[in-house]
Amino acid sequence: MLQRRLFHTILQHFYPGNQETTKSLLSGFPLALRYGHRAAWNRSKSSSQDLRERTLVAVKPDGVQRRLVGQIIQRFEQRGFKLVGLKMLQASEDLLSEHYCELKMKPFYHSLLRYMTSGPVVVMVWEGHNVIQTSRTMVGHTNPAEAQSGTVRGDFSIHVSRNVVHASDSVEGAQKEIQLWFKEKDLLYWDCDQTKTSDQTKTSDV
Ligand code: IDP
Ligand code: MG
Repeated sequence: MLQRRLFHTILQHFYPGNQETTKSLLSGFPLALRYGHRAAWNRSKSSSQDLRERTLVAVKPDGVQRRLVGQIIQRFEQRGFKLVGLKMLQASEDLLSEHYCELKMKPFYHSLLRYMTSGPVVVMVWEGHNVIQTSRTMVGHTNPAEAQSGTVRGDFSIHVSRNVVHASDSVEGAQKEIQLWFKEKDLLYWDCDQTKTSDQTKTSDV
């Protein structure tokens, strides 16, 4: 009630003598009070969650051998995604059998494990709006023979058994793979100046 009277006083100050404007603005007051802040909160919550979608991308042993790590990272940076985790390692067979558990019955499974353990891999977590789907598009078709030019596989590889890069294919897959390859403490939460809205950037910062 006190808030409504205060709002009324403010409206009269800005629209002196204009009873209609004051009345129509006041009629929306209870709804705005009840739902306005909640809607704004939900909106900002869902958009910030959306901006924080994460996926796992890995440069496979052939990509590392061929010195493609920098070019692959550059594509993701250039697109606007944020790097929040990065490491180079010689992956164990145990780790890879977990990573590729859904492919155990495939005829190429054992040669896939040999390929993936043939040298070090560079594993990354990238963050940003729609990053899971966009990174799959950027990586291209599993079989490089069918991958479009402009995709990583379409530009750097010719055969499915040496397709240079991995990217998670779903929200569940990304969560599972990130947990498998990274400890929570090895993933960083850092502020990206470019995703700040202009009103958050002080004139003195520019
Ligand atoms: P994806 O990497 O595009 O998600 P998946 O079907 O999940 O494709 O297969 C995982 C990996 O297994 C591929 O990236 C590729 O390295 C390998 N692979 C898939 N199909 C074949 C095949 O027919 N022959 C040899 N290797 C394959
Ligand atoms: Mg896959």
